[in-house]
Amino acid sequence: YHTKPWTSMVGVAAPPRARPEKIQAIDLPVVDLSRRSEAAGRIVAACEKYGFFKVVNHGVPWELVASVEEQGLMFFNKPSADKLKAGPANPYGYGSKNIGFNGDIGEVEYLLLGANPNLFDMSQRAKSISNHDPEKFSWAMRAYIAALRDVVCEILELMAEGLTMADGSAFSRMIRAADDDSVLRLNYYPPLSSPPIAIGRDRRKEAVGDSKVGFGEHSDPQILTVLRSNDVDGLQISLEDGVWIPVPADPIALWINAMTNGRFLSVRHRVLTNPNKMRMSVAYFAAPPLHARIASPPELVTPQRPALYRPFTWAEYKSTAYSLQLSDTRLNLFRMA
Ligand code: GA4
Repeated sequence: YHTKPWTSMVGVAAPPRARPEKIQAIDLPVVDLSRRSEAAGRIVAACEKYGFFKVVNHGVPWELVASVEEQGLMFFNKPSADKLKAGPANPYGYGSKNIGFNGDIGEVEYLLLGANPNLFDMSQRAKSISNHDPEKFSWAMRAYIAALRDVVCEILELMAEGLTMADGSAFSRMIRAADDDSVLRLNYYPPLSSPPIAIGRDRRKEAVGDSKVGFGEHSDPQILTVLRSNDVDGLQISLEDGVWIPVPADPIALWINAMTNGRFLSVRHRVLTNPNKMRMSVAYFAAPPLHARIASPPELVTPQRPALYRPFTWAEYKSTAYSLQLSDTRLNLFRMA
């Protein structure tokens, strides 16, 4: 089958699908971070072909993962009147069903938290999130964020190595910056309690088989995302329009984008609710500082592969993303003339 790199994802939102959706199971790439000699090559290969891979032996202590899951569940299990006190998510806080600011809807509840301790006061925020032990909540989130940031930087450095970039920390520096714009997101997908019904003509809001769309199809705007979920399936990626590849639930997976001048894939993905079980996931979105200039690394711009996009700041790109709908493609607005 054919993969769809960022470069070919330009254009307006896809027209309504004419053929039925196909679900196709395949084995997705796995990168073992403890096998240093092969990790860089495997990451580059995975990013080129899938924009998505599973990481094992990542070194994030299980206790950290478990305490984030526990704290998340304690929050989502609260009565909704309580949860609403932590909202709305503008940009941080609790949200239910509404995604972004342009009318996207999904069967999901979420907590959006700033992941930069210099810019976001987790302790303060935790007071509206946890009524029994706010300090425990903020400790768990802060420790998890710190651990994930290390994993992200390690992967970004392996990526630079695999791309034979002269500046091996060009990517990771943006995430280690004092003013990085990274975000932590907890998603809660309730089990399906009523028979699936199409809630609109928009295909992104329709039920799919026994499931509903929890998080509609989109690609992530940040540099890299690390996603971890409980053991409930629901995530799917799409390399080809109308064909969905299920991603079996398991520890940690992540995906990539634009600084690579079209070489890597920022894969489209979505989440369906599970008919019987709740799914909870935690996503760490590693983002540069707002003023950071995003441009293809010089090694990736050659006469054969001229620059596809004009340089832009993360602030410019982010505000474009937030002015569009979830499923829209955004990078085409930055294409070279
Ligand atoms: C997708 C990835 C992250 O979850 C997110 C999302 C953001 C939001 O939920 O507010 C966006 C979405 C995400 C992409 C397009 C815009 C922005 C909703 C939306 C319609 C936090 C992000 O950074 O981009």
